[in-house]
Amino acid sequence: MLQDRKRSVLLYDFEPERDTFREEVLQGLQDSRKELPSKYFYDDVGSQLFEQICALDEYYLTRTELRIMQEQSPAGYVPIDISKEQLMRSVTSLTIAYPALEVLPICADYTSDFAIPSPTKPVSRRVAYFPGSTIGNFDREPAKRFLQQIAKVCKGGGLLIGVDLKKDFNVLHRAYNDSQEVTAQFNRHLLVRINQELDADFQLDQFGHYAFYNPGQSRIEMHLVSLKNQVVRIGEVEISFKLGESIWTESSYKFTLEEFAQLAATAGLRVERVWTDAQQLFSVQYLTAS
Ligand code: AVI
Repeated sequence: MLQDRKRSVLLYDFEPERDTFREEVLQGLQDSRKELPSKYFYDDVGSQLFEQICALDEYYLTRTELRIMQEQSPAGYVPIDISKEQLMRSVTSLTIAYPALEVLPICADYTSDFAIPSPTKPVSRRVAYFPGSTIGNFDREPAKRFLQQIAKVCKGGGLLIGVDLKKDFNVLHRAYNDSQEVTAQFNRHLLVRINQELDADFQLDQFGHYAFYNPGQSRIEMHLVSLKNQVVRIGEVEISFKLGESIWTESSYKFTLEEFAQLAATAGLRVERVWTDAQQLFSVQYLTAS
């Protein structure tokens, strides 16, 4: 457990090990459909790139969610993040902005099993906040399992969750293909990380950022496409790529309000309230365990 010097905040540290990273990367790249888990975008640099994405004009999600939240002024926030540096940065600004708020940061892959610490003050209800439409980064079954896990943790309380909505395909396309190419840099950062941490030799300029909306599956798919026939070494392992072969790096599902209510119901959660912006780009929803 680490102690933040500015204020006594305890960090509950369940950060994934490097061996797990290597195993998941090799497994993903040796599959017939190459894929990498999107959670590995978020080391320190990746999290900062994501922060830059959040500030982009084209990436409407973050500012729309914040506007909805400011209008509705929520009571609290539970920070759980896979990037320790990012987590501690946000804890520092949170404790400055809300000195009376008790902050219990947990560094973990939020899909893994970890214990939620109890605050010192007695609580009548436990409310988790899962912002940013990160639920959209899960396929349907893992999304259901994750929501079931939250339903257990928040029994008697609830879940406040940001959910991105279906909209004009062009708006979606721009949000994941920004003109400054920050998203492309974020996507390639996965390869930078593998190079640095797993002794690999990916040539970054030989993989193209490719993100598009797949309406049949209601999701943005983000890929890194090999720009030539090539062999990449990861430690002792060689992985071949054909020209045009892709590594699927992320899915970002978009929902109608009805579709999300149905998904929540499969996890035993009922949507109690929904707040959206005037253009219905994004929603913040309050769910309780039914
Ligand atoms: C974190 N997550 C909700 C973002 C999204 O929109 O799916 C990650 C992201 N990928 C590309 N841009 C942002």
